[in-house]
Amino acid sequence: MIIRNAKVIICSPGRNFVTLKIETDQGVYGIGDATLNGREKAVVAYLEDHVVPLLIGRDASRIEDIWQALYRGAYWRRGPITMTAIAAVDTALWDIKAKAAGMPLYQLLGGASRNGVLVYGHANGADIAETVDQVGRYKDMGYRAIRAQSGIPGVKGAYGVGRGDMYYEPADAILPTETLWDTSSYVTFAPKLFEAIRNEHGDEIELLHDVHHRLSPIEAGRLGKSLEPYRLFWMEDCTSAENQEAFQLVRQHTVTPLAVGEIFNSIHDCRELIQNQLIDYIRATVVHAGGITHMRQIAGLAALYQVRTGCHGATDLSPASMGAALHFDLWVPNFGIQEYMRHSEETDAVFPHSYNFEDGYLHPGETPGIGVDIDEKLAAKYPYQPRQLPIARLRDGTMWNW
Ligand code: EZ4
Ligand code: CO
Repeated sequence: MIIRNAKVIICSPGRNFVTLKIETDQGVYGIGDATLNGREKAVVAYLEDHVVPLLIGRDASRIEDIWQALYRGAYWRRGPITMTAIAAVDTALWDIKAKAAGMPLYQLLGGASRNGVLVYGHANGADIAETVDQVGRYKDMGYRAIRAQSGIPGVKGAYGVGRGDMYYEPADAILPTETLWDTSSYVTFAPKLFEAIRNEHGDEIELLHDVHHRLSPIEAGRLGKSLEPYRLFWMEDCTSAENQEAFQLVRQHTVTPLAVGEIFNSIHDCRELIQNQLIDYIRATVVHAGGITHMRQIAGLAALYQVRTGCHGATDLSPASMGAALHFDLWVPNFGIQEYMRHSEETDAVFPHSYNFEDGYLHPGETPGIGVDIDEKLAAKYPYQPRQLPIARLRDGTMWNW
């Protein structure tokens, strides 16, 4: 099966998505997500200028060899742009292989390890009362695990609080929106939020929270400790993970489980945290960490240390990402949970898919391949819109981690 054509499709049905479509001489094609929020065009150029010319004429069935050719062959290894581009190729090739085999992708990976994929949704509100209500709304929709984020009194634009009803999207302007960050207000507020949620919704529901890289290690240790009474499923990105030794300090102070890795793109980004058992969930994901091929290696390493997967699944990861992730999740032995931020109706219409939500679980469906397609005619109606992620500053104007 020879690759005849590969094209990059950019569309913006509510938000920007970059999709790679690989076509073969036998009429089978595959798609892969290549979206890197706020930096989409860099991946488009990488694919169009440096990757597509290498693909034409290759045997589409040689997924591993093509992965190695793109990784080793570039000489310049790793990095979000490179690894997102490789992921798009890898996902599209797995889609092709599974379609050619007439199987849903999870069957090729080794079959289902579970009946469904536990997902968590995002409840957020302007204040504690609204967030408590939103958690109830997600419970009513059938979710068993819910991430809660709330506006903080006196802090403009706290992370994770949407303006719309359901579809929170942070990349909202051509130039970055400025938000405020105030650690003292936040660390006293967050335990009150979770106390209110547990009081209203009981002990059974799984609760998650994203700190979005904003605390120092000792502040993160303190927050984790103060959240212990509310039994979080995880506290995410509690401090930035560049200096990974820092997590030892967090671990010394709290038994709140830790999740890190949505911005990781390589097994080497994950290695120190996993091997030193400094985290409980690894959040690397198919689209930003080199595709199915590389995610299998990351999960294998994690399994040695009882670290489970918790793949990133925000709306900036297209339905093609979600489909691929769900096949991976249904198979992977050390699965933990999958993030699931619902896409808008426009996005869902551009990417027809077979995955479905029932009773708190997603299932990838039985369609051969990743079970997600792209309607190119409809996609063409939504041209690219330049958008960047916000930034955060402290009260005195110091640039901070968004
Ligand atoms: O802010 O994907 O856990 N989810 C997140 C996301 C990220 C966005 C950035 O593009 O932290 O919502
Ligand atoms: Co996050």
